[in-house]
Amino acid sequence: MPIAPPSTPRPAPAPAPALPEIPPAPASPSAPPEIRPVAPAPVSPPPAFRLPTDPLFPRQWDLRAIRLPEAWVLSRGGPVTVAVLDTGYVASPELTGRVVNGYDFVSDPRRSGDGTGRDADASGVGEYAYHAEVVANLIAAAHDGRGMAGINPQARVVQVRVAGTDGQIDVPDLVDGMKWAAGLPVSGAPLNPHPARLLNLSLFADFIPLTGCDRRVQAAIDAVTAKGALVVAGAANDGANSAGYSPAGCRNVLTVTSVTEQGTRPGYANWGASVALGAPGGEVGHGIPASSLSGPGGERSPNGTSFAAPHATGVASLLLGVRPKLSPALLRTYLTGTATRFPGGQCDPLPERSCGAGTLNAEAALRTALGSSLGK
Ligand SMILES: [Ca+2]
Repeated sequence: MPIAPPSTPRPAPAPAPALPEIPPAPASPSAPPEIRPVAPAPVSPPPAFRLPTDPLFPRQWDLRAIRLPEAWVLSRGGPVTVAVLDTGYVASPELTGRVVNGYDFVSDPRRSGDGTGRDADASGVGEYAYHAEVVANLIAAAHDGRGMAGINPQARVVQVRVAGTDGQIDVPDLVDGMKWAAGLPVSGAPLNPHPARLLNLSLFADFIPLTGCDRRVQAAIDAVTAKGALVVAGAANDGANSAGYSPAGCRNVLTVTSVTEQGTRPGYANWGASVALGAPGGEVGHGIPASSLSGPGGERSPNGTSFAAPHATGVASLLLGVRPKLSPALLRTYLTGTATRFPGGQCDPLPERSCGAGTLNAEAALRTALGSSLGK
């Protein structure tokens, strides 16, 4: 459902209620001087939304669609650590001082583009390097009057490289990258000094059949969940049932598919019972605007479930900013339980092509978290 643009004028403040007349005090020699009631100063209602000044923000329809301007009135974010498992580190000026060049888990030197296997430099290489940069910027870009506005402008991002220069991902690299991101030990790599509470996986594992969750990926998801980290995954872009994909089809994953600005499923977006909710992923010609160093004019507007998932990750980080001890299960409950109903109750005319609980609603999720002391 389209959301009213933030330029909608606010209702005028209600006039102050008339004060009841106070009967005169009985006259007596010791009576204090008569006190006349003073009309209170008119009270302005709290602002209904907060609008960043970043020049790309007026085109960031995706943020309005999930009610972030309303959510930012409740919280402007917090220093929550988020891992982005993707194409690797880019020194985005939107994340200065808040992005970590984590670890490069790409084992195969033929696909790493840096001449070696695993190493401590997670720098992105090649034509897909922008992918991790855009995902991280969507989650955490600064509200600094430049470029775009991110969802949690105080979040810290650890870039973990799991995709080769070909954009593909091998299961052992993904599994070790997930464990490392959450702070679990991985043979051959030092412990992650910045363990993440949220793992954004805008990807699926390649080189395996798309017939269900890979048991190695499931084991890694279960381990990081037990460590207290929520795994958020994109549903993938094949217009197919996401149950066949890893991690989208795995248990303990918040699987996110794309919706359009109108809250419906674009044809590319995967669907089905393993999808938890929808978030803006855009369409060709109406993508998700984002800052990108390598993009023309320092920006690009890609579309896909890769760019839907970080909306849920970013909002989950807002929840952790106000309730730092929320479990992965409660984060999931808050994000799905407050989702905006799809138009007519479903994202697609075919009921089996379902998109989960509805469209992500940052304001409602944050209100629900703030309404309880759970996780405080
Ligand atoms: Ca910015």
